[in-house]
Amino acid sequence: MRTRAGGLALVSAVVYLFLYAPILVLVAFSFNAGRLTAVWTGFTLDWYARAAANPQVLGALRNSLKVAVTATALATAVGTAAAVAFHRHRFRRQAALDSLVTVPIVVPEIVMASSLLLLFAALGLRLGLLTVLLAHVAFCVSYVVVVVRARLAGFDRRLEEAAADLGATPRQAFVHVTLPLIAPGVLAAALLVFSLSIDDYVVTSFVAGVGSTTLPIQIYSMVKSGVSPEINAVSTLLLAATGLLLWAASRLEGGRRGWGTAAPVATAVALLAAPFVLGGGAEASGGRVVNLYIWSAYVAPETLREFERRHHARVNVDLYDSNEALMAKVQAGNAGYDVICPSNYVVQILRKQRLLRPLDHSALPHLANVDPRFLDRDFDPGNGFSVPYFWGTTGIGYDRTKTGRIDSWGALWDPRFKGRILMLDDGREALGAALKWKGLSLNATDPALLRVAERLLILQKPLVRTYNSSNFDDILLSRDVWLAQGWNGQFAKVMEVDPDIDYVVPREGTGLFIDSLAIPAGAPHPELAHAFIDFTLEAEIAAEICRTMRYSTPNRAALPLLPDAIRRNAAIFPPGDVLARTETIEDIGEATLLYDRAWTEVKTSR
Ligand code: N2P
Repeated sequence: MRTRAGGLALVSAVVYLFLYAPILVLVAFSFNAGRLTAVWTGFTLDWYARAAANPQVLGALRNSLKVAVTATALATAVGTAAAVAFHRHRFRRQAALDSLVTVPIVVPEIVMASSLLLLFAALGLRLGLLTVLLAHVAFCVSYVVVVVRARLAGFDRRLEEAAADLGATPRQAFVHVTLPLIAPGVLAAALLVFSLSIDDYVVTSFVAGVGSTTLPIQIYSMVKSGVSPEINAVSTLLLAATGLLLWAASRLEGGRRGWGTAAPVATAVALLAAPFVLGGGAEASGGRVVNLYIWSAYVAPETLREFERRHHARVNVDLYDSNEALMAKVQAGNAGYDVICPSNYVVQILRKQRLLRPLDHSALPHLANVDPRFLDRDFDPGNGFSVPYFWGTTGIGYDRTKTGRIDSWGALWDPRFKGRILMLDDGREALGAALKWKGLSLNATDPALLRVAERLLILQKPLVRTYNSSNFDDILLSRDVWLAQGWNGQFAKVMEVDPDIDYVVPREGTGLFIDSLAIPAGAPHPELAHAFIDFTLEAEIAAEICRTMRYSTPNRAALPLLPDAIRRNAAIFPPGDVLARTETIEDIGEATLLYDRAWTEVKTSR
């Protein structure tokens, strides 16, 4: 008997360890003095202090609390009313109604997310805090109905009848008899819904627009630029808050006895949240705002602060790592962005779809600073819709000491480097590398050629450590990989801190990109958007942007202001013979589908 109990205890211990070990590691490392995850170097509260001083984290926290508090109030009211209605009346087809109300709980989140996005687009609603709120209410109501109905199941209807006999109206009976009795259930539902709302990622990422970044989205975007202990700290706090609320919810569901402890917790959380929810938002910008949607690693916060100072405005920034992500947001409409940064061929696509606003050149006096080689290109004749911001090449960054000198795309297929290779998480770029390796154009549209490229990438997959388009430079620097396909600017940056790292444009040739600033057709602040674009064209500012980001500036007037080390850096400004073997990625029309299909095959193959 004793041994059986011991065995059971052991099994449970293992199960609990399995469930909670990741969380414990996260919590422990949020107190780790060192920057490296997984090496303990001492105790600190620094990461908490940093998170608390990070305006982006605070803004996201505020948005999360605003949405969660409001969504909780609305969903609880609507859900409780529905539960009471279901309890009081037997509707026709009650069974069907019962299952319908639980559908949002079982429907895959991603389906819920995309259908909400479609609905909002059809209604012409601008994506922002309001759409996030509506979406949260939509997926929370069902939970309230289920929890409150469970409470009502044990409710004695005769109490209401007795109240009615004593002369109470139905409303009075509800307020004075029913509600107090089901209150613990209602509160438990509210707490549950609050915790669902505060850590939702999938649905929110679909329906959020500019300025509505919530905490989970902020955490994910921080992860994209490298996991830092600051994220562990923020996640631990989020965990603590939700854990506390769920505990309070379970106490309340347990009945009246739970009130004594749970109610103060709920009140404390509400009081702590209040200043955040009510405060904020009203900065000294007087409503002057530019919503910028730009590639990651393309602009430094200090540059944006300078624009804010000069124009008494606020710049909201959201980042992306692929042209596809940008197109998805712009094509869904209503995202609220004022300035975007599409690559050459994407300017062409968006222009054709009438999704860009014509530029007013009289508001862009500094356009004259741009090198004429980058103006009036095929993708936007006369620069009617776009102004070049950065250009650059795709190539391979690598650790010379580990791989020896590299000069061919073939190195990315070399079995000696198994598990040490990184590829861009970008269909056009990855397929482009395979095509180039075989001496083909990266704009090939022949289905047979694309199948070849697809096969090559599938063959390569076992060698690839990871697909990444955001912090491939950091991953190379940390030596998680020895060679990485990527864009020049970020490699130029890490080459400066690590002399073993090199960047090469393979001899078979590569893609050249020109990324431009443009204004979406429905931009809410077109005037300030023009001011922002012109600001980036000033020689001083263009030089600063190039200095901080290391991508290649098309701004001729900025060149003399750059230090020699940058101007002479061949990774940033490639010599003529390298440029001669580049090709721009083009809009290939219908054939885009072939690329999408091939890339999906690659990503889903095992
Ligand atoms: C910056 C990405 C460079 C953009 N993170 C390539 N078009």
